[in-house]
Amino acid sequence: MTSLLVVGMPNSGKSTFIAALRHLLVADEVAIDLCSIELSESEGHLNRLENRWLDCEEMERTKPATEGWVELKVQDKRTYAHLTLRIPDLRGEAFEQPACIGQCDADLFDALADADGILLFTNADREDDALLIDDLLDLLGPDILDANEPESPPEEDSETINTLSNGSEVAPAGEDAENAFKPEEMPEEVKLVEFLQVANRRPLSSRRRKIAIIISAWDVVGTNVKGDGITAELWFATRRPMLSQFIEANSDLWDTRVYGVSAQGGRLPEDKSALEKVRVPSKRIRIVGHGAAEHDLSAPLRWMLPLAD
Ligand SMILES: Nc1nc2c(ncn2[C@@H]2O[C@H](COP(=O)(O)OP(=O)(O)O)[C@@H](O)[C@H]2O)c(=O)[nH]1
Ligand SMILES: [Mg+2]
Repeated sequence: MTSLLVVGMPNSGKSTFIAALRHLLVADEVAIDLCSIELSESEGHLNRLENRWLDCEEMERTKPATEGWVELKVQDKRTYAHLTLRIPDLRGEAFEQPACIGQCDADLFDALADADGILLFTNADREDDALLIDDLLDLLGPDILDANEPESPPEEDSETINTLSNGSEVAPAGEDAENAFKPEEMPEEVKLVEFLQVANRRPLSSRRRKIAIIISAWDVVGTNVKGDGITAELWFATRRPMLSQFIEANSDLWDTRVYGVSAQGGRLPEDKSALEKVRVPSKRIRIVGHGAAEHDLSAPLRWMLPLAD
């Protein structure tokens, strides 16, 4: 039995993916190589997700009262291998905790320790929450690269300004509490990297795992008229550079694939009427990467099964 864990900050597209995958598994509208094998305890929750997805409605945000774990049990039709997909439908705090307070929810920690593979979500339809060096270059102009003059040391004026070692200014302590560092406002990538580090840090012993990076809302990433466009790998390397470099630098621990996924098929509510016109709902779904069939969201899951091609 292979155990997979779904990971991602709030709004990274987890619930929509699960709703669409659930529909693919039960509706049998397009051929996929996985099938459901048994009902799960969270059947009612999965039904509600699927119904919202069928109605082209956005998924509800997780509230404290509805927090919980969703489980999908499936089987590979060709190899008969069993797979449990564990989806913590928790609010964002659970994934942020390792980076923000140095602790991890006990159930989440156990699931991370047990997981043979991870599906990690990040949403392409989201403003970057961190400025990239490239963006700074756009703001400052290319002249900044030609600056040959040696930097003059910052003038010391300890009465008015505290200066960090990198030269940036900080407000004097207590004067501007609003500008104080708030761990929960750290960028998504920082939180995800710290979360992944927990999997290979004591008290756990490190081991190599498969990780499928799912770039959700892939429909918003531009393609040209021929349908060619940026690959999911390139998008990941340029738009999530810290996470991408962390995984690459630790390739002894992470066996990685990147997929672009449109589980909803478009933006809601803008594209609702167009999506409703798609006669076979499963055909709203698109996935790209590693030879996945057009609508087959199960491709990254099958890759994580033993003996997968
Ligand atoms: N354009 C587009 N937006 C999507 C897609 N899937 C999810 N979204 C949007 O991404 C946001 C977060 O989705 P959700 O599944 O609720 O994320 P969760 O908080 O990680 O469970 C919502 O605003 C969705 O409408 C998609 O395939 N295309
Ligand atoms: Mg959700």
